[in-house]
Amino acid sequence: MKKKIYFNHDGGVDDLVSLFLLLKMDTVELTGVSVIPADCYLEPAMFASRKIIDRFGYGGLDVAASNSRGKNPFPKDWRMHAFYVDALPILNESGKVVTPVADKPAHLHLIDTVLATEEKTTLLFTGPLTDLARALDEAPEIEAKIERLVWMGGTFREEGNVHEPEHDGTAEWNVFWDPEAAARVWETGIAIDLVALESTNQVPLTLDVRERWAKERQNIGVDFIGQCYAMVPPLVHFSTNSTYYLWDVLTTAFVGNPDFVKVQTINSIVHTDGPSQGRTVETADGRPVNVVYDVNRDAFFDYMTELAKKA
Ligand code: AGV
Ligand code: CA
Repeated sequence: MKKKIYFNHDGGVDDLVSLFLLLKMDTVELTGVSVIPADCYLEPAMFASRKIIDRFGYGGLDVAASNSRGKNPFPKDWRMHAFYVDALPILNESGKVVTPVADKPAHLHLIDTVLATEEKTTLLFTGPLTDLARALDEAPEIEAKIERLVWMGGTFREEGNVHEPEHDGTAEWNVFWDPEAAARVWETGIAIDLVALESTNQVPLTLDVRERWAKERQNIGVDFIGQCYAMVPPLVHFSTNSTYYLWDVLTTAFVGNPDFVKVQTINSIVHTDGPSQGRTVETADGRPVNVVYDVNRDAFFDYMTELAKKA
């Protein structure tokens, strides 16, 4: 039996590569996809998602657009990435877009999909949690039908990846965009698996990885991921604010195959205000989350590249 997955993402390069990989996993059935305009602009991210499903996926899916807004906006340069993916020739060869736009906003689409699915749904979120928080406010009964939430978000180290005025640098961006939403989800009894910066820091985009994808580009799926990761800066000499990691792809791969990561349970809270807003902190009486803190880098890159080859 295939795992039922609902995927909410925010249109970054690694979000869109994640969508592609999910469509290639034989252990997974996507029941719904929605897009939140956090680390992207909505229109190109919607088009890119629908075209990826057309080109690499299966029928029966639609894509819902979120009308959620965050507290702390992502930098414009990063949000532009969805335009580049949407423009890739491989996604535009057919000259048409078949996968429809859902008739409801993302949070309501999530509710409908979870309630309409017979089995419990695993939620995969690779952007902020706003749509989930709103869905829980609107229809708390969905909680009983959620198997678990797998989220790319947070860090329990001192050093986050937010480098913005008025912030102390301790937060991860998906929490920072809407800290209240994360705090809302923390209040629930939903099991949470967190892919935090602890482990994504171990999977930077590096030149050797790019070279590997270039060598194997005669395969159409490997060429697609190579083209996508040509749009973002790799780690060369040292990590900068724009250095790209495989954040969301590691999270997605973890759903397909948890064998190459290590997980530990941490009790934590989410800071919602002040200079540390968006920080996740370990606290004895906080709520438990399962944190991926270590990854076998080579096994991960092999796994995702092999999945891509199924295209
Ligand atoms: O914090 C990581 C999250 C992931 O969901 N995103 C990118 C991934 O999709 C925000 C982000 C942090 N640093 C970035 C980001 C960067 N240098 N470029 C683009 N997005
Ligand atoms: Ca993302």
